[in-house]
Amino acid sequence: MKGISRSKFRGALIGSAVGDALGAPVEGCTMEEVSSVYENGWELKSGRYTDDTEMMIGVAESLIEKGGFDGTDMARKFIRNYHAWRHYGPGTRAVLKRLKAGEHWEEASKRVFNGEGSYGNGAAMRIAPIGLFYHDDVDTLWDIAYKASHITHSHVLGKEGAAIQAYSVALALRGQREGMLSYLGARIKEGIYRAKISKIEQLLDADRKLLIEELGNGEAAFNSVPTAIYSFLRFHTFSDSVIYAVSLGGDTDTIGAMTGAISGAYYGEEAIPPEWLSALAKAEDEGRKGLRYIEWLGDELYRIKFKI
Ligand code: AR6
Ligand code: MG
Repeated sequence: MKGISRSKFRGALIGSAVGDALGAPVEGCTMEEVSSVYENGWELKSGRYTDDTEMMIGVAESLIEKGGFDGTDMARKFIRNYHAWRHYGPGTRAVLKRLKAGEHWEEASKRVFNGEGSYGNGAAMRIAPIGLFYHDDVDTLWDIAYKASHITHSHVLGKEGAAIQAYSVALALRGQREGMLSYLGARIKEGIYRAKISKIEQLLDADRKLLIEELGNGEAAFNSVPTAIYSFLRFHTFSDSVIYAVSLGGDTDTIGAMTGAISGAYYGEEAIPPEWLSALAKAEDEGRKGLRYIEWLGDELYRIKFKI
């Protein structure tokens, strides 16, 4: 566990929550609209997180309680934590309803989008705890990311996106920023991801418009996971990466959350601006699962992983 600290575990989870909260007020906006909303500075306007963080909390709770992946339990956590006002995607909403009605977690997600299953980014946005927990075993990480995705996202492109995001968190946790793209390239099977990940290097100086055209900023996993990895790799601080991710517009809360998870795993909790932490604490700690609770989840994952 050389170099892998509790702060990095916390950083991935809190980083995801603050990226989500920074992006939430501008979800669906254009680049221009985002810059006008944030013209007076990048503060967390409400400090509230959305479905991204609510589901990420469920993933962490289930791994902690069961000491590893348990699909039935993880589905139960998603249902228990669900609040409609956190703005879930329509596919996920429909699957959670089926799960709540008693359908098995291996079946419910196959019923949406005419039996195709969802390729939305809803599995990738919550996957950080799996990247942390299985960071030292990429075969298991990939397999568990697919299974954890399947609870709501059964389309292979939804699952592959989640596995790529989980592996990016693991590589960041391990300090493997250099080489991240080649490690990813060696694992990725789906063509659309291979094509986008292989373009990242040559796009590092691109302007925002070109970047959006090439990698995307939408709700499909393949239009947002590569963008989050790009946002991490282009900059050298936590806040520069997350601000950039949100500045692109589109699915800002989720691209912000995924960039925040990778960046937080790399830089650790100390690198997250303290005013973002206090805004999150202020908005969410009154009886809800807020900053302190998410830090605790990071600590527990660390404790269980390293048996300390
Ligand atoms: N065919 C056509 N469109 C699809 C398909 C498909 N097989 N799969 C997904 N989409 P969803 P999520 C499109 O609903 O992934 C929240 O705000 C379709 O337009 O499964 O959990 C989160 O914060 C669908 O509505 O939700 C995220 O920002 C969309 O992808 C976002 O929504 C999202 O898939 C995604 O959440
Ligand atoms: Mg959201």
